[in-house]
Amino acid sequence: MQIKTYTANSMKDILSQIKSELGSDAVILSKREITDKTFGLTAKPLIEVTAAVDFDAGISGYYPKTPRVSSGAPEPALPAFSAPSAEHLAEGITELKDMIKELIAHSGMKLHENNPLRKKLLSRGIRPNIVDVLLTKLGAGAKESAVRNLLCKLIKTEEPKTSRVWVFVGTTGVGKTTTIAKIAAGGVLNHRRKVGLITLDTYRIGAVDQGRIYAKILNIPFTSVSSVSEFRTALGKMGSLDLVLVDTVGRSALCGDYIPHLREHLDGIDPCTFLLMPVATRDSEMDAITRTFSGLDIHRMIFTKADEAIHSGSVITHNLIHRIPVSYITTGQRVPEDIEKASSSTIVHRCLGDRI
Ligand SMILES: Nc1nc2c(ncn2[C@@H]2O[C@H](COP(=O)(O)OP(=O)(O)OP(=O)(O)O)[C@@H](O)[C@H]2O)c(=O)[nH]1
Ligand SMILES: [Mg+2]
Repeated sequence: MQIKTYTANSMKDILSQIKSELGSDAVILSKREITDKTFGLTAKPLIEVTAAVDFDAGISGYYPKTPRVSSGAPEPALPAFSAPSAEHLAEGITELKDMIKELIAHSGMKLHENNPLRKKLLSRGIRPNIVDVLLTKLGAGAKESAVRNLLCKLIKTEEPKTSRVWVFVGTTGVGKTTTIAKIAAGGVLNHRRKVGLITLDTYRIGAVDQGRIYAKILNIPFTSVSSVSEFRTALGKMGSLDLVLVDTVGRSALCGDYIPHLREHLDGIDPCTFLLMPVATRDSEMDAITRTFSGLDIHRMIFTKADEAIHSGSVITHNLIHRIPVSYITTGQRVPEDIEKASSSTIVHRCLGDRI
């Protein structure tokens, strides 16, 4: 008899390991779910299965899979094969059905499909597998207050990284220039900081004028640059300022040379780089955009246009999957009012409202 214990995320994986290592004669002795004590939110709960195979006696009249080493002596006669009885077959079918049920049960959705909290969380735009992991962590009887508390603990928000140069990147029209104006105004008006503005956006018609007008209103230095060396020179000239905000060209992240081109500008500067993303962006788009921009070091997220989003669960999903801390959320077109510092409780509140 050989007994072995297997651990994996899915019953399917375990069954295939058992089959390849112990053969198809193996029987399952026990199965249990192991609580994931790590912080891995995206990890499925682990399943532990103990299986055994009886090499000596065979099981249910079957023969061992392992070939016997020939000793030269004549092989003993094999027992005659007898067809399994109807009762035996019925038992086998029931066993198979149970295994299939278990496989389905481990797909999270089935585990929680009757939980009303699941429907409510999904209706707020949180991705189904995230909802299922949250509910699995909290247990079947979880109250909505427990979900809020857990989310407040999990969502990562942080002040911008300490750096004199803040760079704002994102796809076209996400609110980079407007957000820069809001932050610049906040720095100048509320904190009396010396702020400067550089734009790398000489591509879009009107982009330079847009930056220049904001700079003029705030009475701060402004320059537009169109090469890496001009950028370095401009940074040097603004060396005495507390904060230099860098606007970047609004182009599709899918443009082949876009990210390498930006990276060239940022090499050796050690800026705080913000990725801006409208809250209403589709989940899968958020993932793709984030992956594309990860070619730069993204230090913080700014979620924009929260006022235009019907559901904001995407912010929670993005945060729990990508783990990039959120620094700001923008909430409208008004400069400088429509921006708030992010905190996990405001994100949860914004996504879930007063009551789920
Ligand atoms: N509703 C809403 N609109 C916003 C917000 N932030 C910016 N906008 C609007 O979005 C539009 C685009 O904003 P920009 O700041 O020009 O966006 P951008 O990313 O600099 O655009 P490009 O430079 O062309 O890539 C403007 O009409 C802004 O007024 C916001 O928080 N809420
Ligand atoms: Mg712009």
